[in-house]
Amino acid sequence: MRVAWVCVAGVLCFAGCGGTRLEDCAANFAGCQSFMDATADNASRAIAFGGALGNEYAPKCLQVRRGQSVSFGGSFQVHPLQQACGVGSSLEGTVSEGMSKEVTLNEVGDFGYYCTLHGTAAGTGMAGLIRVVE
Ligand SMILES: [Cu+2]
Repeated sequence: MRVAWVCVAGVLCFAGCGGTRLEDCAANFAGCQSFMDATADNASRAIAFGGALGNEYAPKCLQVRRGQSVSFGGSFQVHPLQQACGVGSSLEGTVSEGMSKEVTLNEVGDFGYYCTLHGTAAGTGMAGLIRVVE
């Protein structure tokens, strides 16, 4: 379940400044050890899932820069998308409708996500990881 903002003394936190922060992702979340580098300005930051891919995200392990957006494409009705762990983003709650969702990564760190029907919040099954660098 969602964990409320953890605010370090002296750091001002307010709604909308980066989404909900969850527990850090496990080092081997979704089995990701190497990442497709999508940090270049003109790189594709699209993650496809479902359909011909089956219960998979592609690319499953993606690296972006802070402030960049990733576009998830596929049926969220068949594969509801939810954050599992890690840094804040513009993804709130579970996406269970539509075919496309843009998620902006606002903090440096790991952002783990999963399909609530075919994966787990622990990163097994249909899950993926976005590594956000400065
Ligand atoms: Cu799924």
